[in-house]
Amino acid sequence: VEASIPEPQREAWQRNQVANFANKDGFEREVVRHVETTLARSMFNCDEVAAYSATSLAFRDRLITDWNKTQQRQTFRDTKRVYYLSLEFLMGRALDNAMLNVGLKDVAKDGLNELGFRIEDVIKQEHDAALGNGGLGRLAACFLDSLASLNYPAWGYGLRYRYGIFKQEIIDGYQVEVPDYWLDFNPWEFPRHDVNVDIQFFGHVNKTTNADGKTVSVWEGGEIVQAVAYDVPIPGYDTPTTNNLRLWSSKASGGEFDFQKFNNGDYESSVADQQRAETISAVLYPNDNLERGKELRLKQQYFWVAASLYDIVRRFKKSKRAWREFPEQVAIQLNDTHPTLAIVELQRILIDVEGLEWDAAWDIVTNTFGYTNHTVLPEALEKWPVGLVQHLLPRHLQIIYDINLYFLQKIEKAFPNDRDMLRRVSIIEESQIKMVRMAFLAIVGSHKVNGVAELHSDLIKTTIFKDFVQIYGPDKFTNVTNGITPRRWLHQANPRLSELIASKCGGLEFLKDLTLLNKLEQHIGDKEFRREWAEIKYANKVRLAKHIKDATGVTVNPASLFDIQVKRIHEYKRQQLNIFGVIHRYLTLKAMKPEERKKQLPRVSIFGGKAAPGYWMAKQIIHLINAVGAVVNKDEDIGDLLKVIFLEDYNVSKAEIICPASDISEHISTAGTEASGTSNMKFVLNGGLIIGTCDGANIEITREIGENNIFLFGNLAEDVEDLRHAHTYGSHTIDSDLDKVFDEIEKGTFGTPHDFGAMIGAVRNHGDYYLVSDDFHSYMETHQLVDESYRNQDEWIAKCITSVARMGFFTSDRCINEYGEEIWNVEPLPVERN
Ligand code: 8GP
Repeated sequence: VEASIPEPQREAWQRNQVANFANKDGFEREVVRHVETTLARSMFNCDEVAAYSATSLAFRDRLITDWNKTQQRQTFRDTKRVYYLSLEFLMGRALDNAMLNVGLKDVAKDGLNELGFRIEDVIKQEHDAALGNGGLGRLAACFLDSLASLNYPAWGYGLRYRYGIFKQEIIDGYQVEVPDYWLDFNPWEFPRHDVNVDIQFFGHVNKTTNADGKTVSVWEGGEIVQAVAYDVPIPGYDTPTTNNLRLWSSKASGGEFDFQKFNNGDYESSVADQQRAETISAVLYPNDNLERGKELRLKQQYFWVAASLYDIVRRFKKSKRAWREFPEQVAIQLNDTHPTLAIVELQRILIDVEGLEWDAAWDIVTNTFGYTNHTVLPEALEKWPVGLVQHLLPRHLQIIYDINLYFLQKIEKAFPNDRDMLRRVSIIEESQIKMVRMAFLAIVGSHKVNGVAELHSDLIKTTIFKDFVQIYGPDKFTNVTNGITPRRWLHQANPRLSELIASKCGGLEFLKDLTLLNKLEQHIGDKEFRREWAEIKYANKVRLAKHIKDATGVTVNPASLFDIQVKRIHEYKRQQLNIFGVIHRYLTLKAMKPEERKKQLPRVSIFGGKAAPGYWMAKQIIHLINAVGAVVNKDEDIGDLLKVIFLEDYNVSKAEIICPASDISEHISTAGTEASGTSNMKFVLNGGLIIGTCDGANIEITREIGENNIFLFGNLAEDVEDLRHAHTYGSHTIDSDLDKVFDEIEKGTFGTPHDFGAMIGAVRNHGDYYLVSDDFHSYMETHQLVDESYRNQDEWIAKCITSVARMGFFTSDRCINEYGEEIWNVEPLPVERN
């Protein structure tokens, strides 16, 4: 039922419009009001947490009035909307970002100061919203920032996990996982108890004949779980556009309890039902680049997809347009294969509920969806057992079979002599346990498929999706190289550098048009500018050094070269290569005479990242890093020349401290394995150089900033297959320096050698799948070059400035415009600030 106010009474509403605060006094009034009324506290009982809460509420109120207007404007103009479906949104903290995006951080700073608080301390009270694992989830968050900043009519849809990614503790050098209960107080979400959808699971399908004599399928029985919407406002930078991120939370359908059971005295089982329903959105699966076919995960996927599609279809139906106009009004982007069931669900709604013919419906479906692939790693490609899908979603399995049947019929016609093709591309894998191949379903049900960096997009076309390029032609496949939002990753994380850049690039405009950074190149010769640049880097290193001291107790010298690798721990990302290199450096230093040692460049090797709780080898890598740190950091021969740090619980807010403080950062995946990487972009944008392989976006970064400004090493993607083959079938000799490193570990220098046997064995005896030994020499040589290069600080700084000046391409704004033009066919809806 529509509930709008009749025309004659609207004047009273307009007269009483909520006024947004715009200055210090207004801000202070709002804070005090929230402390007193919303939080029911007073100035005699107001700590930093309360100050944070009240400040957030003051800003949330502001955002929500903009949010309302944005939604009204978009509905009124009835333009095409984008829906970004992602099982992960790694948002980090919201307050600082909101203050900067609406341009009132200074106001808040002064206001908080007058009220007795330091803004930095207040910001720190916020718990990260950590609803993601790593790159894929953070990309979704950067995209939301860009969509709003560029005024696109866009919504994100995700799950409101009660527990985000676990908190990592390091105990005796080992990772220990602790649950992250983050919802205690979250001022950034609006529960919408009136926006809820019943989601069906299990049951069976009946065929009946409808009034027109047509056979229709009816999905009956099973159980119902309710999806409740929680909305999170997403403010654009320097624009009133405030978009919506809608997160679904699960609860038992029909209220708190099953009253029937309750009345029958079966209290316990009625509570159990409720808990079972709530389990669906309880926890984020902590795997990055790995799929483990758990039933609850599939339940999560369908729950979220069905609720989102119900919502999208409901909104479309309000416009009273014909169904064929659906793809002109709606673009849905699938962030990896996790939301692939949306394709099946939309087809189901159109044929079973709305009564469209199959072909007409399928046309609508395929024109609506786009699919982004984020990995070529086989262990990460989603497949679900047919039996499980049948059990959980019986009607959907039928539709999947039909989609596959029509698809294979076309293939048979087009490739009559290629029987094996049918087997290869079938959505159903005919293995011992039959599987639904989600990536293939996503390709068949979408009009565009994209990879996330040039090399990656080429690789998917020549490897995992090769047959589909033959089938559909190359135009269905495209590339959108990833990007990052410069608002959070420069302006917020590194305010002093942002300010210095602004002073040379004509103000803060560069945050909206990152190509303006190129103006920096004119100033490279300016000595004073270079001095300020270096000074800011040093200050950021001091800030990180302080964090290291607080977190680990180890003192590091900020004048050392800071060498950083932070990302999820994974064998393909090769933190093991890094730590083996560190050991080699340590052994080299130890072997030197004291006079020679004194000439060496001091270095701090910093690691951070979580291992999936079930990924044993990744956990061993963390253990080795800590074991090496424990020995090296207290070795008096070495002192400041080498420190090895593992920073616990790497997350978005820590990344904001870490990225601005690097001299060199490591992006050293085996060539062809890292789809893009995005921390490489964050580090360079913050004036650090990188050492890396020719992989993912490193290649495009090199093209943009110039090969003199990056330290590349290692084998190329095109050689990987042959090398692996040679390891297995030829003789496999290990690099001699690496062998010495292994010997040292086996001597027990870093604790019980047995603990690291598997890591060494993987290289020595099990084919060295990730090419650690093949790349070791080149890696160490390149680190030598880094050291030499760093000694010439003047040149080093010039390289850093040149690199930043040429990073304009890597803004997520560019990505969103590319998606908008080439995949979604949507346009921004610009607004004037009132
Ligand atoms: C990641 C890629 O590993 C990373 O290179 C890229 O920058 C990021 O996505 C954003 O595009 N991929 C995944 O996290 C991933 O594929 N995860 C699950 C789907 C398996």
